Amino acid sequence: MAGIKGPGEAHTYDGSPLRIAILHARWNTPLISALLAGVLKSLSAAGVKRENIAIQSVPGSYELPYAAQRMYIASQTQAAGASILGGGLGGGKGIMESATDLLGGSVTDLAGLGREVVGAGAAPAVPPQSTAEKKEEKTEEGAAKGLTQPFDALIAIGALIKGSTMHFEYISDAVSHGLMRVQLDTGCPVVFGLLTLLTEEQGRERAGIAGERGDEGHNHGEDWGAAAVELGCKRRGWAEGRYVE
Ligand code: DLZ
Repeated sequence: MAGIKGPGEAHTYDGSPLRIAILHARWNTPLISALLAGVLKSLSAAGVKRENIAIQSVPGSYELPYAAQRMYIASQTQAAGASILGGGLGGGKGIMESATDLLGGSVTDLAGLGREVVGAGAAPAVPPQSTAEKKEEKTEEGAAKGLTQPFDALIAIGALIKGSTMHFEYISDAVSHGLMRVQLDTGCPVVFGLLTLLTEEQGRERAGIAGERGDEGHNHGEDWGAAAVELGCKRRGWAEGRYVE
């Protein structure tokens, strides 16, 4: 008999207008790589554009709340800069084009960071981009458009594995409370992508890489990507006094 646990019936949301940040720890990289791939898979399935996804890594899970808060503020700064350049400087074509180039470069850098780090010592979660793809990303109109709005949602990914001291309990507690605080303080949803594990095997099962062939279990990253899209869409609705279901 099937169990009752799980996120319930999947709803469909259009992620194409959304801008999303993914922050991930580098500790326990094989788990993180798989979870990040799961997140990217579900964001892509919901229509979120690759150029509207920023990826940033931090050393460990303890750094996630601070990084989430700073990343959100960075996206507000980018959006404010884009709106000043777009509306306040007379709209000269030359100015607009330089602004687009400048800001587009910043998104590419953030995304590249995640690719490099997660790829080290493990199968790359994100395939490396060709030069042509990179150029397209930089010049595409969508890349500049994405930066005109702050992130609609953030996803914080980490994997804590219990050791023989109280370290695990302190970090789990601090990160859980920290991420909750960031979302309530900023008003931007922060998806809780933190696995708090008693064993490595529990982690492999929750990253979908358990078993002899490494393809068993359920990748929770897919659920986290879907949660970010749903909350991003609902948040936009709430901001306009609508309830998106
Ligand atoms: C130090 C540490 C330990 C022992 N274990 C983990 C872990 O299982 N998962 C994780 O994400 N991070 C771990 N860290 C690193 C801390 O989160 C943090 O990066 C350091 O204490 C520096 O602040």
